[in-house]
Amino acid sequence: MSRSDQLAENMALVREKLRQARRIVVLTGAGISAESGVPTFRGAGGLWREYRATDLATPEAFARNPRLVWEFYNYRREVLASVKPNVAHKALVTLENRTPDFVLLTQNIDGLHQAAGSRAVVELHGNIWWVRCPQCGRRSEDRRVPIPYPPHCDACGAMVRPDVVWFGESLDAHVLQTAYAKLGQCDVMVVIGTSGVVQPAASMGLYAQEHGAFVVEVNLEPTPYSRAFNVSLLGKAGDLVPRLVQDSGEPS
Ligand code: BV8
Ligand code: ZN
Repeated sequence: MSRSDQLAENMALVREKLRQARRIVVLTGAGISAESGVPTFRGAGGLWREYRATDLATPEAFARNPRLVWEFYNYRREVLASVKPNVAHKALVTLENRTPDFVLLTQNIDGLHQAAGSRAVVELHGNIWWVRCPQCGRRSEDRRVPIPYPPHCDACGAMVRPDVVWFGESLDAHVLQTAYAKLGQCDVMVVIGTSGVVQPAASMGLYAQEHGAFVVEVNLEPTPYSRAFNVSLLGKAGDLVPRLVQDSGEPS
């Protein structure tokens, strides 16, 4: 069977699974925002200037050089301030509206799912438009582009940090509890635009599969989980996700 026939057959199978499902979990990564113009972590070698993003997104880097880390996040705010959700983000809103029990787990800190209209969004790694005070713990939304350096906490005056989860930091306990509760009881899970490298998000698909879910991957290239998942659909999220959600009447 040709690759395109195989893809068409797999698309029809997944569309039917999504139509029948009562409980759906979607997990997204940087790949779903790529077509909106947001650089992925693996794209461009994951570099910002001469730095690896994974080196700057750490508490150690912030302790060592908070001005540099804030420059890094201001650069990403500038990029994100000029982008819009794409058709893949919007298709997930349609899927949410027609599915009785739906949750969207995202590794992205860009807020594009909410901007597209998604409601049941769980941000595993935080949100770039929020800041948190390391001293008094106060969280607040701050959409200034750029944030003037050094940004201070309105409550205690300490310097605030981006309200995101850095490498080496644990995810929020309540966020993890919500995520695993949904992963442990979903009928279908769709994993979109993630390279499957960063834990614990990378193992969530296998967890759901071990608990009985039918797991589908949508990605531009194969990942370490492509063979383990039930179906791996290779292609652009902006092309495949809307076709997975469209009504059966429309041309596939
Ligand atoms: C934790 C917020 C407890 C900040 C992020 C050794 C072994 C295993 C694990 C570890 C280890 N050592 C340390 C760890 C733990 C570490 C980890 O996993 N490290 C990795 C690098 C090995 N994890 C942690 O530290 C986590 N905390 O585990 O706490 C603990 C603590 C200490 C020690 C042990 C345990 C916290 C992780 C969260 C970090 N914060 N973001 C910020 O963004 O600035 S992670 C960040 O990077 C993103 O949120 C995302 O999670 C990740 C990037 O991955 P992707 O989103 O998948 O993006 P990527 O570019 O990689 O891939 C894009 C994919 O899309 C590609 O496959 C591409 O083909 C595809 N694509 C591209 N275009 C399209 C497309 N697909 C479809 N359509 C397109 N158009
Ligand atoms: Zn404070």
